[in-house]
Amino acid sequence: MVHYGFDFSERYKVPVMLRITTRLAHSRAGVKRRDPRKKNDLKLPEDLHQFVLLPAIARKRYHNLLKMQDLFRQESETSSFNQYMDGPDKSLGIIVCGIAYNYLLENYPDRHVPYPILKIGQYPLPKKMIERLYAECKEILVLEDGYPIVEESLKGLLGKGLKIKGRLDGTIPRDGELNPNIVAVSLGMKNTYGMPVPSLMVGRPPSLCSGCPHIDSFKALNEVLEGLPKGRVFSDIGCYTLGALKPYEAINSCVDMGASITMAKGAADAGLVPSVAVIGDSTFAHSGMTGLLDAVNDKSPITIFILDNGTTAMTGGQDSPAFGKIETICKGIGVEEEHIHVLRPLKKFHKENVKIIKEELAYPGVSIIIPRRECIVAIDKRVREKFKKAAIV
Ligand SMILES: Cc1ncc(C[n+]2csc(CCOP(=O)(O)OP(=O)(O)O)c2C)c(N)n1
Repeated sequence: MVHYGFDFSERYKVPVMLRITTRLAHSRAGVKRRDPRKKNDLKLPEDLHQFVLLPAIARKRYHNLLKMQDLFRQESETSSFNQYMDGPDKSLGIIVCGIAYNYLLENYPDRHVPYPILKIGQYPLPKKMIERLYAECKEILVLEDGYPIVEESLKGLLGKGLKIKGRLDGTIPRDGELNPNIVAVSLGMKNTYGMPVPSLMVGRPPSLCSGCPHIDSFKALNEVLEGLPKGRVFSDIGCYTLGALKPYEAINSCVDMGASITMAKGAADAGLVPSVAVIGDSTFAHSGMTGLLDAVNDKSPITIFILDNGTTAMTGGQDSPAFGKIETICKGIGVEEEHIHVLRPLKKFHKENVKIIKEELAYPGVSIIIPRRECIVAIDKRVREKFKKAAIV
């Protein structure tokens, strides 16, 4: 699909999006790769206004985009990603998207689904194919993961009339992911997957690793904030977000990259004292710095923890762009040097760390606390690689 998407994009000069849903994103399988394609020759745009979205230009571009919709619809009608598969039992027609097709087939071990199926993988919706399904079947069932995008669009396409079953009429739960069970029930079949889950398969929600430096940081922070009403620690996205869970319950927000500092600043400006931000070293480099500049300019009374584990742990250990530069960046942005502290998040320094945090929480300006200790998984990986290399030599 990605190859096809690139070609489509080149042909029509439009962006193409690949929409994946949670389960697909979390699936693994062996894949066979194609040979790499030849790169496009580097060339400058012919239309110098293409990416200048001034209102006067954007209006024209939108007009053109609308004019192209018929072409896109025609492409959808003939695309190999949209398939009409006939079936003998016309009491139901099934529209399936993406991974829902696999769930449907799992309920028919011989792969013979008795109903006509319209499998949709390319948008805009193939109107003619949908009309055919409407004409041939008594009812329509829509199986799509995530939001009922196709199901809602059907109304606009064909008006009211035929009964549409799916997430909107309650045949399928309105929220949550699809799975083969839900599909079975929506087809009026027995839930063949309703067997007890073996203990090996019981869900294990993620948690901070044993030995993770964030644990020591949260323990110190929790001790300092003990006794104060909760809800004042604004955080970001990274491994440390797991500090929201028990037993730490140390942070109270995770909205988007960089929002910890701006939210803490907003809360402090509105009168919340103390107000704390918790952000990872990578996220700080990505989008925490801009918020910090605002906080410094306004001398907002906030304490910012930049948890420096020397890596981008949550996404697999990529290098952090701020590596070795955090203090310099903070100073450059204007944080007073005496309010920048590097701590060692270790049990043996707990008392000392608590004292520093307490002092900085009392300071009515911007303070930076940098607990610095390498991610335990990164250390493990590094050591393993070293031994592997030694073994090869
Ligand atoms: C806009 C955006 N881009 C990328 C991501 C993916 N992502 C999740 S956490 C994270 C960074 C984590 O690194 P860091 O802040 O250093 O925390 P750590 O996991 O190391 O504790 C990224 C890039 C995202 N959530 N949002």
